Amino acid sequence: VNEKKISQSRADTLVVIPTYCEAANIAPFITEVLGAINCDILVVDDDSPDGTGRVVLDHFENDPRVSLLSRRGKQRGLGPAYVDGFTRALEAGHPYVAQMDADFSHRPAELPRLREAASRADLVVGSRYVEDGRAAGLGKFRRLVSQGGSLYARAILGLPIRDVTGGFKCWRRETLEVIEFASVASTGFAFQIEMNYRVHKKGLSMVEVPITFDERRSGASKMSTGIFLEGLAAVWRVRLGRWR
Ligand SMILES: Nc1nc2c(ncn2[C@@H]2O[C@H](COP(=O)(O)OP(=O)(O)O)[C@@H](O)[C@H]2O)c(=O)[nH]1
Ligand SMILES: [Mg+2]
Repeated sequence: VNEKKISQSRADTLVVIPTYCEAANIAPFITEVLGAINCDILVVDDDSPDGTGRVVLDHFENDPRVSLLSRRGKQRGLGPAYVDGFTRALEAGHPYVAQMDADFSHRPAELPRLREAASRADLVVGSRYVEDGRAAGLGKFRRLVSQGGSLYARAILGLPIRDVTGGFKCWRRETLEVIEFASVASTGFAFQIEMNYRVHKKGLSMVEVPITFDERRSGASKMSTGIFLEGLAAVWRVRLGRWR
């Protein structure tokens, strides 16, 4: 898979979409995002064996709004993928950088609301656990883990938000510029917790916007026991670390 160079910033918003084995979701998902908001898109793929990167090129190679960052031969993981994606996002110059999952759990139709809120907050967090937010796509167990995890991390880290692990967000570029995200070490969903903590510690403002989290449309979750345990441990590592 050839890497397509990121286009010079056209829209004011770049949507970063991490993918690992999302071949069946990614093309319709990108189409839906492009239809929902005026934006550019950066897919950050970890050389998915199911050919996700190939699908992106096949469908969007000639669309200047869509770029692919193919992380070949690098250590897999959501965190490192985001670090590379956000680095590229800042280089591309967009004033707003959104992030969302490729599996249709996050609704493209809700993106404009997040982007809108980013004009009055340093970070906008799409939230399942505020009034009008929904976690319909989480099974009973996943919901317990997710909601319990949010309470746990919120209590230990003093975060002012209720959904600390979600991956549907909109950043102001200035926020990404000051939190030194390249040193964020978590590889799984703990990456989201760690990013939120840094924003909070910098004294920057975070607002939660209610979202509905749907079931993934196709393929399988990459959530694992290892990623879950990393999340539990990361909360303490972050709490006791340099970013106190
Ligand atoms: N680049 C990259 N993306 C990943 C990795 N793990 C998960 N993702 C993507 O991150 C998003 C959320 O992952 P998912 O497996 O749906 O987690 P869940 O929603 O918590 O079950 C999806 O778009 C995945 O394809 C990874 O190691 N590398
Ligand atoms: Mg998912």
